[in-house]
Amino acid sequence: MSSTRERIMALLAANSDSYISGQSISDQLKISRTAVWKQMKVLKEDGYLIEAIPNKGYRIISTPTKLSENTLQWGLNTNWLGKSIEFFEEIDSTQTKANILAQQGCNHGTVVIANKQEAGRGRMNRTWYSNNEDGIWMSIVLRPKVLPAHAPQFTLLTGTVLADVLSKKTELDIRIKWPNDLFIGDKKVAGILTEMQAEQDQIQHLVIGIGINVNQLTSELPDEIINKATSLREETSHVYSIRELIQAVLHAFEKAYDRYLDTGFSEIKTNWENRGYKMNENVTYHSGNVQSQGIIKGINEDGALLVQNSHNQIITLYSAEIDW
Ligand code: BTX
Repeated sequence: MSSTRERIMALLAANSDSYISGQSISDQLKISRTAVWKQMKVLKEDGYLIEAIPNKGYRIISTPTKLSENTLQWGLNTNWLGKSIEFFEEIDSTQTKANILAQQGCNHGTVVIANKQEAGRGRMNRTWYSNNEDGIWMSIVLRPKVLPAHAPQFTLLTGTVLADVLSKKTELDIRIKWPNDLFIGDKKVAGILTEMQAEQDQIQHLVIGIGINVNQLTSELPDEIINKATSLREETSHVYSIRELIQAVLHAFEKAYDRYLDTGFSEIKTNWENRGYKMNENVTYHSGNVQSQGIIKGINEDGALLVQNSHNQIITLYSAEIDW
């Protein structure tokens, strides 16, 4: 059951273009007028700008820009994703926290978000630089009833969601570099980390970590990545609302996930191939100690990359053995 505060916020959000009277809130939530008034006072103290007009009622004019569980919920237009949000000003890694919560039995669709990560990580325990408040650092817990072998499809699904949302927001051509990075030109703007706990034939939970560089300036990035990373701000000279972007990602993710469960992987595959980085271009790849060249042709149902070699054969690559 959501708290009184959450229910008041939901009512205000639903009426953001008009006024809602204290009486109406009091009737709908079955609380006293004084309780309504007290809740409004707390919201104002938290930075919400609320207009109160006698005989008309209340209307929210603006929400605080600072992230919190409440501001993230405000206007979040999803059915199940992010109904439970765990927000941290600072954390080691949202991914680590989400894994712990998942093991403790948290709900499908729980989202962990932090302003800053001190130990953000990428694949194979690589460092993911995220010790700043200018990006999106979040992890989503999912409990899909699909075979463990299908887990890579969720990385690809997330890639298409991020490419769609970020392209729409920035009007840039955002590409997905197989298997898990988002690129603008030749620079990384976002990364996805998928982790899974499974039994033989069933996924217990998946944790999808999403890191997006939003408002950083490249000059502020650590030396190791200064020449190979970028941010949305750097590419567009625009400062973005982190809250709005998170909500847009969650909304699009939920839609794509529901559709995937209904209709399968083929739409994602097509979408991915339209957005793939260096699609139909020649790349160098390594198979064991052998270095070869080939043309990227797409992906398959296992999430593997398909490359056409010089003998016109299609080679299936399962791990990152490509020289990008
Ligand atoms: P990856 O292993 O594909 O990429 C990691 C590599 O990317 C690093 O070795 C470094 O070269 C480069 N890199 C590190 N930080 C950045 C950055 N901020 N921008 C661009 N390039 C960078 C990618 O792994 C998956 C990243 C997932 C991150 C999310 S954030 C929320 C969640 N929590 C957490 O600890 N990880 C995930």
